[in-house]
Amino acid sequence: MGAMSPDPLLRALEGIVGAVHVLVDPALRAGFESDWTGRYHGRALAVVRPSSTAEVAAVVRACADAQVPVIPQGGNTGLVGGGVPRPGSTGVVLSTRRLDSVGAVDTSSGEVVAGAGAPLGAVQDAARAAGWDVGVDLASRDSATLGGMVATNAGGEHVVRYGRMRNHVIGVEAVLADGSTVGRVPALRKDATGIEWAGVLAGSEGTLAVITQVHLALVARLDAHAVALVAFDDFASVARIAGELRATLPSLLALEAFFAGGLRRVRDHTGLPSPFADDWPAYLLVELATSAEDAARETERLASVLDRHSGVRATAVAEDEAGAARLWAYRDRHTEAINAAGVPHKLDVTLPHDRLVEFTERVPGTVAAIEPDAELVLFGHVGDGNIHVNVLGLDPDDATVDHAVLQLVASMHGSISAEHGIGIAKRRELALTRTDADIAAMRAIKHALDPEGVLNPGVLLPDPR
Ligand code: FAD
Ligand code: LAC
Ligand code: ZN
Repeated sequence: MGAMSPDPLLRALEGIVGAVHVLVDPALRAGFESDWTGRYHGRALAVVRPSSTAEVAAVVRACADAQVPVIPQGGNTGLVGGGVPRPGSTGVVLSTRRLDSVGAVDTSSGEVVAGAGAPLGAVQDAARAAGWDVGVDLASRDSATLGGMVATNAGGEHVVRYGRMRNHVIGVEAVLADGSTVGRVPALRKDATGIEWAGVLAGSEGTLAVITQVHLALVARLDAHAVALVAFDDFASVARIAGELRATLPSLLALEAFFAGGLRRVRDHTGLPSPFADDWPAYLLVELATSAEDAARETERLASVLDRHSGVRATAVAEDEAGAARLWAYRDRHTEAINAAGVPHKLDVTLPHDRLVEFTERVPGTVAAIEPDAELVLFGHVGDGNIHVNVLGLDPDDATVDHAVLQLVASMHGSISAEHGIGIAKRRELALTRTDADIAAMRAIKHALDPEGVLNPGVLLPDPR
């Protein structure tokens, strides 16, 4: 869309949210214009911070009237460039961070309604204080928002137990590109009255609507947690034992893998001591969560699987909450440690479980064939077949390695994004793992809901051929 002169639009936006919430000063805009990795950045006409659904609707309507794109942004922890302005185009960043109310937890039904800009951590705190918990957890919990998590259908560290964000959404309220508000919040657990907005918007990455409220189903809070870090000779053993643990342990909450290179990066960045006396090639972090009565039986089961396994080289078991946090830090701090080493190329892929090991063996060759000096750091949610492929030492604007890795994934019947989404980073590769019919149908939905292309143009869908 061709933007008109910005001034009347800025005045209109100031009239809606107040001048103090229309950020035009470059220093104030800067944190909203660059993504978490530093790889994606652009310039916004303004950053607008509405505080209610009515204000979101009015902002979207004003931008649509002025033919200026709207870029929805929550916590700006996305890793595919979908929530920041793109180079060479103008748009208004609509920040949802002021939509951060967290309603009272309904303790009998285990539900909570929160603003789309509420950070996950705040919702977790509220849920836990009421005897419940959120079924999704991410290392970005202090900043990532519920709206962003629905828009990306976030995964995270508890998918192996509870599934992805979509599974936990009872209902959403959202503003469409014409400024109309759809959805119902609070919603009902069962409501078969046609298409569900939560389903339509999960994974839509800000291209179909701005989510304003989320009604979340909580899970029971489990007070008995056990965390173990296990070292192995190779990733094949990690993958094998991960499958066995899934089949054996009903209390399994997390199954996360990392490798020697990633651990070294984390230790260099954080100063943490080595978890074991020796270094090992591959690591598995296991967390169990259950009720106090079942805890002993479950930890015995874990111990007996580990004892039976010839590949186990060392095991560290957390003795208390602080010990658990120490073991988790080796895994959770991978993303920040990688960022600290340079601007990474981040790929986030899923493989069928039986191709996971083969992928980790082939991907180093794929990267080295293009850039022999690049550093490859793999880690991820092994219980979901999800590997995060991070490559350091590449030109941020050259996607040759990214493309080759995603082609390898496609050739192995995987997906080019497990949980981070497509954003602007992977839209040219979308056709590698979605069919022409899929993309045509997604394009038709986009056109029906946003015919003028107001919401997040350039994200998710490839340019028409
Ligand atoms: P943003 O980054 O602000 O936006 C992401 C996308 O959603 C953009 O396309 C944006 O336009 C859109 N969007 C945001 N809010 C709305 C809204 N209200 N309505 C419509 N569209 C909206 N992701 C995982 O899935 N699993 C992980 O384990 C995980 N771990 C992470 C760890 C770290 C340290 C970091 C930095 C990131 C991690 N992420 C992970 C990625 C990220 O946190 C998730 O994608 C999260 O869902 C993004 O939420 P956000 O509020 O920051 O969204
Ligand atoms: C994680 C992010 C990168 O799993 O998805 O830490
Ligand atoms: Zn992840």
